[in-house]
Amino acid sequence: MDNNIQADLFGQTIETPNPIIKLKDAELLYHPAFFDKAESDRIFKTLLETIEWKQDKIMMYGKELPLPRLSAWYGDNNKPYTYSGITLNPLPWTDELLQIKEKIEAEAKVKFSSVLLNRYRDGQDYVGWHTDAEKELGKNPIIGSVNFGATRKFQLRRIDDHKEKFEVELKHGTFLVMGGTTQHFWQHQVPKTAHKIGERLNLTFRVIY
Ligand SMILES: O=C(O)CCC(=O)C(=O)O
Repeated sequence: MDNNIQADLFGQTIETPNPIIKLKDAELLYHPAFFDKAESDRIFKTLLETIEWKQDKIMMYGKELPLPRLSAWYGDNNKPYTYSGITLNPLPWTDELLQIKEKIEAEAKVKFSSVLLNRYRDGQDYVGWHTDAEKELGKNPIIGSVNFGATRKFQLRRIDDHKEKFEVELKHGTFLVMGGTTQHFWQHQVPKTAHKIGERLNLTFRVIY
């Protein structure tokens, strides 16, 4: 399959060969319809019902603030993970999560050991600019990102030049892999949107060392 990805480069529409997104100092693979509609609908519903969603709090400027989204952490035993100043101990894998994990592992040729789930309840939930560069993720973190529900923009910007940006719309059933030196050179975010949209679930599978 050639040239079947359309990605917006802030205004311009560009096409790249499937599944590679060409971005300097990054390794990005994008699978636009990795899960078909029926499978995506079923997984979306099951995850909404079975995951132990909660709203974590982070310390910022000496104040405890709720994160602007719900989240949950699942994975192999005894591998705690710290992000945004919160240390999380994973819950045991559910059958649904294991099935998703096996399917993406076969494609990405990586064994993931944990997953951070984010639930964006509406367009006001978001995640700000950051990298996934915690030391537990190793030198060149590999992140497998799976998406269900409402479409949201996923934006990247270079750490050393914020004007250099890239974005891709992550729709129901998509799978994006970030690897190589991506986390050393690029930050990412899912911004707020004023559009009336429904819920979105994002699962970032990770390898914790
Ligand atoms: O929701 C997304 O697509 C991104 C989530 C994210 O950046 C993260 O979990 O670190």
